[in-house]
Amino acid sequence: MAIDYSQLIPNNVDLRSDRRLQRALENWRPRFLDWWKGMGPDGASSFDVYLRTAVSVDANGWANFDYVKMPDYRWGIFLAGQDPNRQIAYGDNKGKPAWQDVPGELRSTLRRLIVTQGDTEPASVEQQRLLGKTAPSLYDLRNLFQINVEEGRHLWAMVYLLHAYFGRDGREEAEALLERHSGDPDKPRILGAFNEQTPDWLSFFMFTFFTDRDGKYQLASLAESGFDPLARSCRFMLTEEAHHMFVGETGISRIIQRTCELMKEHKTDDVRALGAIDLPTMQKYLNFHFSVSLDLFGQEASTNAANYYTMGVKGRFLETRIDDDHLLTGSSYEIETIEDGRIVKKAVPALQALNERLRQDYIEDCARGVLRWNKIIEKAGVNFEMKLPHRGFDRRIGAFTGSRVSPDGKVLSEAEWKANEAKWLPTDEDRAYVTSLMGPAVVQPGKFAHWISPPARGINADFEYVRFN
Ligand code: BYC
Repeated sequence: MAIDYSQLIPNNVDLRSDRRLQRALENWRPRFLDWWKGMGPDGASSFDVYLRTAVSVDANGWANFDYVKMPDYRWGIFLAGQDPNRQIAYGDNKGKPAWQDVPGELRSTLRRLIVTQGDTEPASVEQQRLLGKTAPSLYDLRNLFQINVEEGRHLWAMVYLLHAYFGRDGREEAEALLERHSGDPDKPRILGAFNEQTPDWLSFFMFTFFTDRDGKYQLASLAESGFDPLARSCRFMLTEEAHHMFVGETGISRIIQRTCELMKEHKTDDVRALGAIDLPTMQKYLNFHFSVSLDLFGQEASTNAANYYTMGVKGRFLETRIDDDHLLTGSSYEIETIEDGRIVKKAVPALQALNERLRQDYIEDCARGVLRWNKIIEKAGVNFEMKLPHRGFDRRIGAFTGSRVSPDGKVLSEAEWKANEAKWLPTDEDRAYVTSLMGPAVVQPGKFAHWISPPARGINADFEYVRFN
């Protein structure tokens, strides 16, 4: 179904045929807009931003680009096309038709997953709220705002499901999504990483590389859900998500590029004296963002994850392309854990290890990005290698919680950890230095802050991506 833009809430779910649902969502809308005004991009309501807006869910040409004031962005409800013959691909319900409604016994499980997913979207907008003030260019400012409006749309995607399929409980959950706030001591966001700060652009690019990539893997797993409206919502969200990770990967690439250029030009490692971000500091930020993002996958051995799979609620990454029985009842999977102060490999039932398996898919994807960053460093003739730390490094969730593990995977005493922590994780001084580089936003088209290179050729860096009014 085409997207209907004549409605207050653009949608391709034939919202006008369900007056009650339409009214409920129209009632939620002003609350969303109030939240956006209070918690969304600070001081940016009157800017004209060159934004992409979804106009179709087709693979070719799904978006339109034009100047939009962010509060006027057409946040809507878009589900990927329906396959009327779709079957559940795994678990006890394998081979049965995908559910078009919520099976009663799965109601609370599905609601919880949808709420958890939905909670991350406004959280990230809150975390990024102040970054516009220090944007390194108009190009970057526009990318930030693009990501922000799309995270807002992803909230809409989950709120639609809550309203349409979960009755009163769903409506209450939709309200609560606007009441919890990132970092709020009384009403925090649900998952750890979404209560951390994103105070500077190095953090922002690391966040969009590492934490948005968790989004990719979680959405891909939910895109395998037997609950078809959730699967279709997530499939369309994934098309938008790709740009967010692109922003992260290329943002870090451009900082590396600039740093390496300065190192070569001035024959020095001390680029801080030259107003750039040194590679060891970038490595520390990487360590931080990677480990908090690893926590987002949950426990290594999780009965929740086993139940989701067995019930057909949440699958594996690219489930239908995996060549096995899609039941996993007889198989095992090796996880790493700590026993007697040592890291050991241990086989656990494959069903329980699904969080870990997804985390492994994610780690491999992150590693490919790090390889591309290292190519830039190598090409510049600089002797430095970025590395992903060990999966046990600085974890707060799962088997490594409470243990001290070095980036290269050695279990440490508290004293050894303390002696090295400042080498591995950003210190207050590192953060203060990075913050000191974040000057007032660079607002002339084609100009870039000193510490970051312009984007690669092929992108029109001179374009007036944002017009201030
Ligand atoms: N922080 O059995 P476990 C995105 C809790 S990002 C706090 O392993 P499960 C985006 C857990 O809830 C993608 N608590 O749990 C990115 C459980 O609580 P209970 C977001 C945590 O359920 C950037 C307990 O620990 N989407 O889209 O298998 C910008 C036991 O754990 C954390 C989703 O996450 C944590 N990190 O796994 C914008 C998908 N981890 O039951 C957007 C939906 C675990 O003891 N969520 N816990 O009360 C899920 O699939 C699952 O809830 C999780 C957790 C994978 C997160």
